[in-house]
Amino acid sequence: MRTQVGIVGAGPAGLLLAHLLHRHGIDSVVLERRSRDYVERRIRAGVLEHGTVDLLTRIGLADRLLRERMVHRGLELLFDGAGHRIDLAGLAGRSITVYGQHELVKDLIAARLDTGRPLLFEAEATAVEDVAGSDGAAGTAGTAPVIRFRHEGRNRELRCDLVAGCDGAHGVSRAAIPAGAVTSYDHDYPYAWLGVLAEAPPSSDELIYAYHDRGFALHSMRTPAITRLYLQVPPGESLDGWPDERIWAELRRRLARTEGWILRDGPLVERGITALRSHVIEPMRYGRLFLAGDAAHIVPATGAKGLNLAVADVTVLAAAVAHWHATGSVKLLDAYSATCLARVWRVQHFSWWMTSMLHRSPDRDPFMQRLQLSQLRYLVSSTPAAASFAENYVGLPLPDPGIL
Ligand code: FAS
Ligand code: PHB
Repeated sequence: MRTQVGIVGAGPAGLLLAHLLHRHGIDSVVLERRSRDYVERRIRAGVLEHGTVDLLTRIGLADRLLRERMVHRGLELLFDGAGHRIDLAGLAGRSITVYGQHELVKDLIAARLDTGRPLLFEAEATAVEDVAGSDGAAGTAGTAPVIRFRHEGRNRELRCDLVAGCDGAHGVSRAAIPAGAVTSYDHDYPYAWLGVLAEAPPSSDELIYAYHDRGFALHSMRTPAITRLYLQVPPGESLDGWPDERIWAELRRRLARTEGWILRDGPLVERGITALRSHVIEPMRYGRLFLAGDAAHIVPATGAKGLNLAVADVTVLAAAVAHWHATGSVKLLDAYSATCLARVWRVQHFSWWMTSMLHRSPDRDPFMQRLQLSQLRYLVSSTPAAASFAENYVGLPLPDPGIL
């Protein structure tokens, strides 16, 4: 097979990139190792930044999203047994959207199939080769890269001008970069999240982030009938120790408040434990291989940024490829990594700061607890502090590449 851009991974990054390239008449092939059914059912993120929704609307991919989404103009911070609302729309002039990542992936897959361009499911990329341009790591000259993949029981290869590694935290594209050519920045947090999906109407109209002596808790949602809830648990915790009634009991404790509040419960239809970690590799490009989304960086979910950062990356990448395609200039391709990393580190800082403020450290250091409470009290009593929080939470404006 031959194409212009070989895209590994049909997550939000790969599928959105494919669509942005299609709008510029640029060929691509998307390879996804899982089945369509699997990726359309995989429960992950649920909060979309303002800029993400704005972009999807501008490129005509938001019809169902705009119909079915929940718009939140604020959120609540709960600590010391009392809730404090942060007026996101009032402070930052923008709101957030609650719409399941798997719903967005369904929309992006449908849009891809409508274009008639290739999207291969159960097509696992096994290797990415020849990505180093003949003019070195930063080059685009020389032999065309090849993606080796397995599909319908056969080993196949895809030759392309550029490779977009959108294969997430455990993909193969990263392995195509010689170890010495990148630097990895890592920070692991001494806690994880137990996440559940409950067939219960949300118990509040907005998200609740709870700081509690027993650990963090989050009340989120997907629809008026589905609640999404998270509990801080020790890293490496197993679900075996968490029967449903224990999960509900712990959620009630951590989300309790002095003036009384009912947490509505219901059957749990999905549960999982996710580690919290921060990870960035620099640069995000090696020759003709461009990494985007979780393939290049991971943020702890506390800031609800992972999906939105993947969208920001491919917005920059699509514009750079379109510019190269239209003019032959590699200027924007060469600027890709630096452009994305500026936003990546801003978002990493915000996600680390929010995670550190809201989670109880296992060593239960009383000094740190006092600092956390001081930070929370300042945040809900200082308009400038709340405005800074709101600006980062709703999402800084997407880099406007000018050619979408
Ligand atoms: P993705 O991981 O979404 O997509 C990569 C795709 O590549 C996958 O479909 C994978 O199957 C495919 N792939 C991998 N290797 C391949 C190969 N060799 N060949 C072909 N295909 C291959 N963010 C939040 O904001 N809130 C949350 O609650 C939240 N929960 C999360 C829970 C989990 C378990 C994880 C892992 C992430 C969660 N995130 C959450 C972050 C999440 O939203 C990611 O940031 C987002 O999925 C990133 O999108 P992509 O970069 O497209 O990667
Ligand atoms: C979610 O709904 O999955 C969600 C919401 C907010 C977060 C993280 C996850 O900070």
